[in-house]
Amino acid sequence: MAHDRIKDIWGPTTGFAAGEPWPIRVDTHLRDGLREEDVEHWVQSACVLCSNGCGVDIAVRDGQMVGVRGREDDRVSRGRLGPKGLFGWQGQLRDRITTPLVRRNGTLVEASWDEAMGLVVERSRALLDTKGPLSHGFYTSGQLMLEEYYTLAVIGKAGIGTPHMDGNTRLCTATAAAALKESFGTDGQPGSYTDLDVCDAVFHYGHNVAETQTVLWARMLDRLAGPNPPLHVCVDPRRTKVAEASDVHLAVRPGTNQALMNGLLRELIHRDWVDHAWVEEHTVGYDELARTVEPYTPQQVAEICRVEARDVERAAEVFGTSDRVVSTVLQGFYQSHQATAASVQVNNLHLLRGMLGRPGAAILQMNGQPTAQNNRETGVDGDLSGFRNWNNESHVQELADLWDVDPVVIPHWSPPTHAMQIFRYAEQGSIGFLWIAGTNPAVSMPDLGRIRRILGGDQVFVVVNEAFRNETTELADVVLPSALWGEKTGTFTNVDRTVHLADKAVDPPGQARSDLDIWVDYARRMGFTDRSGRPIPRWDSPEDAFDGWRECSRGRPCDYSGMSYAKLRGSGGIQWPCTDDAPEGTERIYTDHVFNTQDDYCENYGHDLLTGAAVDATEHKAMRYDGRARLKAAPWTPPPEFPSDEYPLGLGTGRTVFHFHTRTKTMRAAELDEAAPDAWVEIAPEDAEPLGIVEGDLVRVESARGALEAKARVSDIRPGAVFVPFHYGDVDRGGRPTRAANELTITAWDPVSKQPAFKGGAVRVTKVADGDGPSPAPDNTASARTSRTSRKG
Ligand SMILES: Nc1nc2c(c(=O)[nH]1)N[C@H]1C(S)=C(S)[C@@H](COP(=O)(O)OP(=O)(O)OC[C@H]3O[C@@H](n4cnc5c(=O)[nH]c(N)nc54)[C@H](O)[C@@H]3O)O[C@H]1N2
Ligand SMILES: Nc1nc2c(c(=O)[nH]1)N[C@H]1C(S)=C(S)[C@@H](COP(=O)(O)OP(=O)(O)OC[C@H]3O[C@@H](n4cnc5c(=O)[nH]c(N)nc54)[C@H](O)[C@@H]3O)O[C@H]1N2
Ligand code: SF4
Ligand SMILES: [Mo]
Repeated sequence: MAHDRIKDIWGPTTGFAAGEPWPIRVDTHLRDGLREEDVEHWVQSACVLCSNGCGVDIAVRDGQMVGVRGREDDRVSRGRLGPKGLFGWQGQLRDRITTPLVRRNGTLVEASWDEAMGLVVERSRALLDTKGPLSHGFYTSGQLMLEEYYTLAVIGKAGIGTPHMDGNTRLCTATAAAALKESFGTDGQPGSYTDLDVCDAVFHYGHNVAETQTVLWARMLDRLAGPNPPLHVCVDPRRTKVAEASDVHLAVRPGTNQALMNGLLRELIHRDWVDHAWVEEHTVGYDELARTVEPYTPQQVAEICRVEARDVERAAEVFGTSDRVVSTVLQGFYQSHQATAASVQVNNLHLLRGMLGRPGAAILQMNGQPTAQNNRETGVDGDLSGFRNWNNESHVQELADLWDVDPVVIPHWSPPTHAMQIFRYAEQGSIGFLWIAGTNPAVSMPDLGRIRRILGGDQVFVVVNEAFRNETTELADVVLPSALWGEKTGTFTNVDRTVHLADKAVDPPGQARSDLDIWVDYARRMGFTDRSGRPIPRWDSPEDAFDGWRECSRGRPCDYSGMSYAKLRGSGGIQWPCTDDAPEGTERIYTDHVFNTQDDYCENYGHDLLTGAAVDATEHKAMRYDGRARLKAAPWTPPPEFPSDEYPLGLGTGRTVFHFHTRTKTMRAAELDEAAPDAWVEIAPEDAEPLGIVEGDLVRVESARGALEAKARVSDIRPGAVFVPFHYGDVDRGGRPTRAANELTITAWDPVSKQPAFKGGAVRVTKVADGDGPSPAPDNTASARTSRTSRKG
């Protein structure tokens, strides 16, 4: 079956009707030639190659990972796995870093743990003694375990006292958190995946779910294959598989989401598809919202977004006349200049119709990475642990009591420092010690020329926890070999609040250690202690860290107090909040339509969506939200960079189904690598033709920041837009940095979530050379060759 699932990405459909349970389908992949009876034991886990979090058992033989099998009782996947889940684990078995590396005379050389940690501690201690906590920055991930994040959060906040902590989650799901906080007072996903099993319509906002959560798309395909399927509406400049399956496809011009959203809201209001009594009782801000969206007539929206006015009306009608809608939002919205504003408008659509907190009516402000949710919950993104408000003294005091430290140690005098600002401080040298773990910024951050200069400069000492040599390790001062998934135990939480336990199946290679072990070792060597002289952190095992987290989360929205490793082992996933009162977890939150906006409970007081200016405690109190949702509005503004004569095309960057991010795992799994071996540039036939470009030609894409070269894929993307996958760096091609999408992208971010605008930006495309066959882009995804005009190649 191995190669079938590269062609047949989603596997056989198992149609079902609304309200029936989603059928089981167990997907398995074992190393060549092995049969299930050859497996010595199976170890419970969940997949870490996207935010879906499909339950999986890892097959072990002779102390080695030899395969995976979906867990049939898993509430997220019912046994299914996608191509990355089936094949991606194989990438972990090759080319691992097995000893610490330290930089001597410009090159990385092998060292012992004592030598490497000695260097780390020496530099850290010297900077803390001379410059204090603000000299330290931590830039982490959405791919570590909850226990690892919480441990680092406690070290950073209670041990060191630095506000400079963030994750690559800033590039990923910062907007999900921001949009939920703006509308509902705290982070926390209102809906549940089971809402897809009963809904009447699904809206996809900048979300290519078919390629980025393939098992979630399988669930949607199964509804489409059953009786009474829901309608689908897709907002994406590309003709993705989602767009193909949709009843309405709004191929908006990049950078115009907010105009479209205002138009949809206006239609709802003008056609009176509004539940006025519900809005009156459960929200604040209707009048201002109605005023703000008023200018966005369907004609006006059609002009700004370059879509058909009747499609805007039709989409609004689907929303306005359905009883149960599920909305999913992801990077086409999050990675843009009005990211939080546009994502909040999705919440507003649901609020106007009272459409949440009941079966089938759900908002999924999606996550991307498998453990991004835990980064946010534990506060290693700089927020205070447990969705606490840094601007609320009693929340800070709770943490001070829990950690037994003076509250002044816990950074709360200003908002946490976001990743883009951390890199700015590292550029200036005010951060002289930067610890990176579980992310490869030398490929994934915008404007790579600048990022390479920052990490490679002498002004900052860079420590990297990594499993593979990659573009970032090559710029580090110390590299610490890290254990990966399956080589350590921990928990993590998917998009719909489902917590899974991932048990250790095999030993890590060589001297590699878990991030948890590395940080506990660092803390012990630094001698961090609390007011009673006890070590910070008080634990050194994952299970004890989890128990520490249960206490920290108690009474907060993300309450894990009723969970334990014992309970998670053998379960099909448990959704938080899980408490003594709800011992089996909680499927849906806000079922009583009381939101987390009370002054003393909320995670922040909200922002002006246009400028990012923070609302203060007094202003918040004056609004008397008090459990009512905040309806927040903003006009559309043009993006910081729009196509011009010099750079006439709009740039989008993103993903293909076969690779995960910077490919450290997926390029080492043969099936996935062969399916998409090199970068490409998607361009519409209308734009390619006047440039003399046909399928497979080598083209150059240039922006004001940099350039890349790759083969052209003439695809069904909307005219005026180009798309480049961001997966391809340079470490596997001798350092030639000319195919990475982030050579082109701009250093700009959303004013509220501070998420960088990877979608958007202006480029020009020129032909470099004739091709010798089609580009390496897949043909069974959004990147397929165009059907609009038949072309050579
Ligand atoms: N195969 C695979 N799956 C993954 C990942 C992966 O690397 N590979 N990564 C995971 C992670 S961390 C994440 S964050 C998610 C991301 O998942 P998605 O957000 O689904 O993926 P992207 O390809 O980044 O972007 C989605 C779509 O946004 C569209 N888009 C571009 N510009 C605009 C715009 O201005 N407006 C609108 N409406 N749409 C626009 C693009 O055409 C693209 O199809 O995927 C997760 N799943
Ligand atoms: N142009 C453009 N840029 C983008 C995006 C885009 O759409 N367009 N998307 C953005 C988004 S949403 C994301 S999420 C980022 C992703 O960007 P990155 O986070 O930089 O990508 P990854 O390749 O997942 O990097 C994770 C690294 O951690 C290592 N790793 C994996 N597991 C572990 C572990 O347990 N411990 C340790 N220590 N290391 C581990 C892997 O080997 C890998 O090198 O890219 C962002 N950048
Ligand atoms: S959908 Fe995501 S979590 Fe599930 S198997 Fe695929 S990559 Fe893994
Ligand atoms: Mo992401």
